[in-house]
Amino acid sequence: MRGALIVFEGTDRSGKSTQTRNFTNALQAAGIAVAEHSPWSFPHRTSPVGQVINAYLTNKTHLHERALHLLFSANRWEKASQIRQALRRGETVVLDRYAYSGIAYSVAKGLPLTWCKCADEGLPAPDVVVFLHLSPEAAAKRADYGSERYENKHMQTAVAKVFEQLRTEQWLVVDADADEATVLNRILDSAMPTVAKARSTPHIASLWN
Ligand code: 2DT
Ligand code: MG
Repeated sequence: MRGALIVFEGTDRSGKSTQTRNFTNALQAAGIAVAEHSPWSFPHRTSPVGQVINAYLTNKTHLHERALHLLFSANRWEKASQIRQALRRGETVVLDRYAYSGIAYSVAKGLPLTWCKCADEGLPAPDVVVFLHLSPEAAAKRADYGSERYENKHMQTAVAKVFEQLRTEQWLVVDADADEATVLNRILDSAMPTVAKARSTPHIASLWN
């Protein structure tokens, strides 16, 4: 019986870090096996590739846009077998960002969508994408953006537009402006059946099917 792969996506300040943490704790409290050190975040900044990405995001280096896109993807490929192994052991894996962020940010910067998708083809596919939706008005009320690249209104608006394009009926779209407990309960309502369903579906699908 395999675990479920649950991906959280959304723009900056939509609450992904908080909710992936709360959600992981809630799964554990319900007796569901969760991969060690969950939630796993992308970019995973401590691997060799992740360190290059981190230097870019913190303005310490410059990279060609396409090279950067491939590095973000490589950073996921580095973890792909660990994700599959955990799922096969029956552990649920919770991810804070994944290939959808990879596409959204690169396309927002002008790269072609089909080219962007190629790099992630074959990665383990999520059982559900939880999209934390935050309107620009609600985002403006939250704390100021930080000083990393992309943490500005112009980029966030462009990214939100691409997420809209990527979204399918399979995504669980949650109003991230609601209070923390309400958001968590909404996610749990839908994610618990997903975990149960994964148990009875041995096959782990791959992107982009
Ligand atoms: P965090 O703020 O979540 O640490 O992300 N990004 C992320 C990309 O441009 N491509 C990707 O593939 C991923 C996973 C989103 C740091 C920034 O990196 C962006 C914000
Ligand atoms: Mg950030």
